[in-house]
Amino acid sequence: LLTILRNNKLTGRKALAVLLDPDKVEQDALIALLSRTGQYPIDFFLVGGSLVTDYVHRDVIATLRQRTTTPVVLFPGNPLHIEPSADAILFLSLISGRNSDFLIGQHVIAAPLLKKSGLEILPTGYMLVDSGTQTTVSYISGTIPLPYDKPGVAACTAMAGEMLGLQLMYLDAGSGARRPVPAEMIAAVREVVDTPIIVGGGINSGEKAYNALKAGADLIVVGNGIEQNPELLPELSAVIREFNQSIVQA
Ligand code: 1GP
Repeated sequence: LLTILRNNKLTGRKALAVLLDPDKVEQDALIALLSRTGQYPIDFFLVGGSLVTDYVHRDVIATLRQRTTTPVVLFPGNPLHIEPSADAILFLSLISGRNSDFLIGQHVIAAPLLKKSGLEILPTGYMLVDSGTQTTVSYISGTIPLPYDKPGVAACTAMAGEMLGLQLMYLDAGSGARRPVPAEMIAAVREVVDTPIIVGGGINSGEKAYNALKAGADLIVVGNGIEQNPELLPELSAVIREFNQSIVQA
């Protein structure tokens, strides 16, 4: 998957990931969503969240496996969320924070299990961005997000992450964020790193998706937006198509 993401970045191809929060997934809604992916393609499914209260990862992934060939990527909050039936895992180092547990501690616990899991490991610099309210992930990780209006700080953080060898950068305003990651910040990060950039949190309209992609995101992640309004999928699909058509024509 890393190769796909890198190629997309090189060619300018934009992609959509839908985040499924295992706690909130409703089987009927998921099946309805999957029935539309032929018409409105989804490039990746992310499965996870910072707090998961039941043993549901495997069931959600099983449903995906039955009905789609779209790659499934774990988006874990901690090593309890490792599920080998997925394809890959975002191995997140929370580089916007200063909590060593989320920079390296949890990774040490996870490493031997991941080694055996067969999952593709996607080393990711994870940057939380202040969205105006405290998000679950900020609370659980005990970290302060990057200031909303300091694109330069985000750029330096991403640069350092890339120098440390991280292969992807994920700018996240947090689940259900009131305001998404600002375009200026995405553009500032885009300017200084060569890694693919993932952007998520609070993308609940075609316009917000467009702004993130235009600013330099390679992959956008949408969770709550589609959950609350399934009609957002066709809208997002049209935005992505618009970007990708212009590449083909170029
Ligand atoms: C959160 O980036 C994801 O970690 C997606 O957020 O649910 O707000 O789309 P939303």
